Amino acid sequence: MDAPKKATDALKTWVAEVAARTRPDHIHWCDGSDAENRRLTDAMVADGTLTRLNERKHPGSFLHRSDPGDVARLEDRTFICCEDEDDAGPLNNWKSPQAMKAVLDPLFEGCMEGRTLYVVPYVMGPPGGDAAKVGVEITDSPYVAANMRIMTRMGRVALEELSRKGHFTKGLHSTGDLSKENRYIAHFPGEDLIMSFSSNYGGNALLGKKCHALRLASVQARNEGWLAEHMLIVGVTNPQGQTTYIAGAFPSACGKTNLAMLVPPQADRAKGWTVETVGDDIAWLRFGEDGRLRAVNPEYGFFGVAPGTSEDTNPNALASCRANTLFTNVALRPDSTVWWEGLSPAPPECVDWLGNRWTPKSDHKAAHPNSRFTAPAGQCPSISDRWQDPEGVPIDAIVFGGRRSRVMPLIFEAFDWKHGTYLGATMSSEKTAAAEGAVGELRFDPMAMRPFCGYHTADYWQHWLDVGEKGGEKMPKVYHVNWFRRAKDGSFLWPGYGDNMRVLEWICDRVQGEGDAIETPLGYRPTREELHMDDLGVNAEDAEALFAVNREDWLAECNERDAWFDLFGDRLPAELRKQNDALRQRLG
Ligand code: GTP
Ligand code: SPV
Ligand code: MN
Repeated sequence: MDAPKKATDALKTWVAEVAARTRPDHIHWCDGSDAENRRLTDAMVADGTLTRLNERKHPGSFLHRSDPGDVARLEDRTFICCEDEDDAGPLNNWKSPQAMKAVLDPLFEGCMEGRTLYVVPYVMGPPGGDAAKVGVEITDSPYVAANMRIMTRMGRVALEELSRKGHFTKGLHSTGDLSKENRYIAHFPGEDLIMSFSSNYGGNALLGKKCHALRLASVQARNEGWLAEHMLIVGVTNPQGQTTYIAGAFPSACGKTNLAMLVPPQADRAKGWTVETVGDDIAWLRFGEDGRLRAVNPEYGFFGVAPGTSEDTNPNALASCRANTLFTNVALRPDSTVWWEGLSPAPPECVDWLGNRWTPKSDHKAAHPNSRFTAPAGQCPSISDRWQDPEGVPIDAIVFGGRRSRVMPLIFEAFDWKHGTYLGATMSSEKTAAAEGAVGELRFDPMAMRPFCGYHTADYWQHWLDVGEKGGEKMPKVYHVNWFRRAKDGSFLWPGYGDNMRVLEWICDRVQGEGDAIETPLGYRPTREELHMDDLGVNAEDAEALFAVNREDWLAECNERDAWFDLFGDRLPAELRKQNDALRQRLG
């Protein structure tokens, strides 16, 4: 039998098996067409799942209010189900494939009775390219199907890609009863399978995104010599016309979308600097024929954080989600437009994310802190001409960053790739509303992949070191940034957003072999002049505070990092411990 027929038959067989178990009333194969999308969204408006927004101001757009207990990723209920517990590592929850299925199979039994089963074929990555991967999500949620249509290349295009590739990742999802007791997001790397039950929230339910493109893909990437990373991809062009492509790993809700869509301040634009968006959340990096690391964005849309997005902070995101967008858990204004904290300085009277009347005097936020927009990437005004290039864009710099109120300076450059890997491995960040749990608590989040790496973190670090060996001189430079350091009064020391351009410009200059730097124990940092601090209105005292390296704090940080490394036992690459000792030495 030829490969395309074999793949299609395998898909049909799997759908039939799932249908026999879950017993839906209907089966619908999604083709990804506009007509199909209209039928789906009309039906969801009719049954109250969606509210149609103002057709003039937000054409083709809808609001969805989720179950109030289903608003973020649930890391406690996310499992890696490989055969050997040791391979999942200390940062993942583990269950054996057999044990996990013993829990899930009864839950899926008959779970689609009275519902429609949607077959959602999708491609991650530009179709036709080597990087592209096919997945098929089976779901009983039309809301999930409609989101997948925006986030991935969905429908007919995926079946065509399947006949070329001959293999697909299986994702089985059911709304279940939306209770937390029954919520599981389970990954089976050995079978290239995902099973997700009882959540319709983004990362738990849109299985192409974190489950496929990161957790399962990271395992494949390790086996095949590439990297699947939680990174934005941005192109920065200098006045001489040289474009530097930068990939940035920041934890959830720590600024990837914003940096990817940055609008340079007027003065920088006047000098000729421009910024283009390639991706805002996930990067697949592999070596090109020229031996350089190249990145593709596997996604087709943005699942962006709404609060804090405004005409001042991120006009490109606002333009991206004007039309053809699904909003989840934002507030609704009387004219059927949307609102969230930070969109405008004066909060309007509106209906909050729970569906209740809300006034500026209310004691809670109008939009959920993790409310989101799902918008087509092609609608972003700053989208790069090369965002769908199957070859990807060559990466010149990798930037790590976290949310650190204290200790961590604004920007520094790693001495080399090994030191850069150490910076990624020791990243930490204050927790955000993107995952359930206490917001603000500081935790290690290596390479911003703590919730997304599908195997043992120490092996992942070794893989980073190995990739660096392979790439040699052609590897990107590595940086660490922190936009979130605070003054004593609690305010941010750094203006952030568009003004992050100053930091990107310095990185570009360094990559192009220019840009002054001062050596510090942490790495190389720019001079104040390099960042044009004075034009920014950052006073001398704040500028000092942004770069301050307090020896006591940093020695304590080194000790915490040693304890962190202890978690990984003898699988820890010796190089990382060596890097920590070297930092301690440099601190004196
Ligand atoms: P995920 O989609 O969860 O992976 O998040 P993300 O990393 O793309 O974060 P995003 O860009 O959506 O930003 C999250 C929050 O941080 C938003 O409320 C932003 O307004 C805020 N933010 C982003 N960049 C900056 C910055 O430079 N300074 C400050 N103070 N806040 C920022
Ligand atoms: C994140 O939490 O990092 C997100 C949103 O990008 S989610 O798709 O839910 O993972
Ligand atoms: Mn993310």
